[in-house]
Amino acid sequence: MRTKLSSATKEVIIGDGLPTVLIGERINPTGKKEMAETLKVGNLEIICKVALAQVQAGADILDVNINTFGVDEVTMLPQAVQAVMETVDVPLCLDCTNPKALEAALKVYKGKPLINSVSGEEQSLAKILPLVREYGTAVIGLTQDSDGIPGDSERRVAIAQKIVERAEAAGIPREDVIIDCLSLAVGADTRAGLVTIDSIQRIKAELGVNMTLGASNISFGLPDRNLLNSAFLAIIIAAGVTCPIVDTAKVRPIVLAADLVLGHDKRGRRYTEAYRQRQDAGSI
Ligand code: THG
Repeated sequence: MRTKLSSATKEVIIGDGLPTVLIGERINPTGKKEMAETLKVGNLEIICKVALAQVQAGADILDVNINTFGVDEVTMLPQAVQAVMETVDVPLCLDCTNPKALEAALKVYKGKPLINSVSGEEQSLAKILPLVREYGTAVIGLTQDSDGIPGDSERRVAIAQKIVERAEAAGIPREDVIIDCLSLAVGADTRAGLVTIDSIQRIKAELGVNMTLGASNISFGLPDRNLLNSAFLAIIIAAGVTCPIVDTAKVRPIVLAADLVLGHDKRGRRYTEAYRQRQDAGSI
C-alpha cells in the first residue's frame, strides 16, 4: 500500500517498510497565544516562520491548522495555504473540518494534499468524501463517530472499515485513505496506549492501509512528555503507523532510530546522516 502526496515540486510516498513520513504539527494556534493573535488580524508571518523551521528540522509534510476563536477559516485557510506554499516545498495536510474552508483551500493548492479529516459520522462522510473525490486528494479517517472515540479496539476497527468502504464506494482508492486510531492520555487511563496499539495492529492486518497518529496526546498531564512520546512513537511505528503527526524537531532522532531497527532505513544512511548533522550543529 503506497500513498502518494505532492506539492508543486515534490512527491512524498507513504508506505510499509519505507522511512517513516513525519507530518509536522506546529502550525496550530492551540496553546500558542502569539500565533492565535496574529492569525486573528490576518498576519501569516509566524506561520511561515514555523513552516520553515519544521522543514529544516526534517518534516516531510506540514499540517496546517488555523482553527481558533475569531478566525474565519473560509477566508484564512486558503491564505495560510498560499503563504506556506510560497515558503516551503513540502506537501500539506489541511487540518480543518469545515467543508467550505477546505474547498477554498483546495482551489489554491498546487499538487495532491492530505485532508485532515473525515470521521465515521454520516454528516462528516457526506461532506468530506465528495471533496476528496472531486479534488483527487488523500484523506485521514478518524476512528470516532457520533458516540465519540470508542474505548475498545473492536469498535475502532469497525469505524476504520466503514470509512474505507464508504471511500471506495465514492470512487476513492483505498491507498488514499490514511487511518488515525487516535490516542487518549495514559495519565487518565493506563490502558489507553494498549487500546490504540491493538487497534493499529488489527487495522494493519485487516485493511492494510497507511496510518497516522497524533502521538503527543498520550502524554497529556504527565511530566517528561517527550520521553513518553518517544517510547510511544517507537511502539506505534513498529505496530504499523507510517506517517505520525509530531513536533519534528523533538522526535526525529527517535523516529530514525526506530526506522533503522525496523529495517525502514536501508544501510542506515538516514540515521548516520542525521547523527552527523547534529554533531556539526554542536548539539551532541
Ligand atoms: N489526529 C489528527 N490531527 C490532529 C491531531 C490528531 N491535529 C491536531 C493535533 N491532533 C495534532 N497537532 C498538535 C498541535 C500542537 C500540540 C499537539 C498536537 C501541542 N501544543 C502545545 C501544547 O498544547 O502543550 C502548545 C504549543 C507548543 O509549544 O507546541 O502539544 O491526533 N488527524
